[in-house]
Amino acid sequence: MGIVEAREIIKGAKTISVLTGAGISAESGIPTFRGAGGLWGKYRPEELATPSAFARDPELVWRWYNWRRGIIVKANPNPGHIALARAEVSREVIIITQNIDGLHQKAGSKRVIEFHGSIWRVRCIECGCETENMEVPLKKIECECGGLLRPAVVWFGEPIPDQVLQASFEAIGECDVLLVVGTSAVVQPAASLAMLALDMLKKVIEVNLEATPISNVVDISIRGKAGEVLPQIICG
Ligand code: BJW
Ligand code: ZN
Repeated sequence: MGIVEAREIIKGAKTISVLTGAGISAESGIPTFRGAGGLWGKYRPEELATPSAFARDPELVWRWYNWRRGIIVKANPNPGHIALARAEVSREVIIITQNIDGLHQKAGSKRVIEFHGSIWRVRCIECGCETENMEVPLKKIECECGGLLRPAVVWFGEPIPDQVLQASFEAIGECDVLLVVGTSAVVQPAASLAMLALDMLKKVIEVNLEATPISNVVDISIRGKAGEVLPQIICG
């Protein structure tokens, strides 16, 4: 299964970078996007996670995000998040998460790059001002300037902010090992970070319940639950 080899590689690493996806939060009760029970099963992504969907029906998009806020606000980090936070005690750990749920920070991880933004921030589509907002549900969707507030997340067709992309490239450049956990590795440019790490001759270890498009190219691919595998491969 690769557990023993993965543990050895991680033991010898000074800096670990970690790319996480929805799968790491599944055991905290947050639905994933794709696969059985995934969010895309019930909703069409192009109806909800695009700027044009928001322009067409902001109320519908906000209903979806308010529903997700309600789930996320009650969720707690699971042993997968906690193992990654504990790993910081004895080495450098940089987390690049595609998740917008804030659970890595809640687990205590200090260096977290929110690649697709955060569900707990809102941004005005007119004046661009961005603020933290923890209401469940959001009380009003208008900004003081009269513009509409949207979730400060990255939708399909939108670019990853430059500084986020730069910080992620640096995290790949700095690391000895990249862990890729609970992502279907189909959404770009996040998925290409794993390929970048391989190009830079970094060790890449994948942890996922299922095979993904990168399973055959990474150094070690472990099939299992993040909450069970991570505590076994990250010791001390
Ligand atoms: C477990 C587990 C357990 C379960 N333990 N594992 C054709 C080719 C290439 C690219 C494109 C293309 N056509 C269009 C594009 C671009 C597009 C894209 O990639 N599309 C693909 C789908 C084809 N990308 C974009 O549009 C991006 N922007 C962009 O390209 O900009 C270009 C540009 C440049 C300059 C100017 C303008 C534009 C933006 C992508 C944004 C994605 N946004 C979302 C929503 C975020 C906000 C929100 O949450 O509401 O991000 S979509 C959704 O997918 C979300 C996720 O972060 C992302 C990735 O999903 P993730 O995390 O991998 O989850 P799942 O559900 O897919 O997988 C879960 C995995 O966990 C599974 O593998 C399970 O097996 C596993 N698992 N339980 C371990 N317990
Ligand atoms: Zn405004």
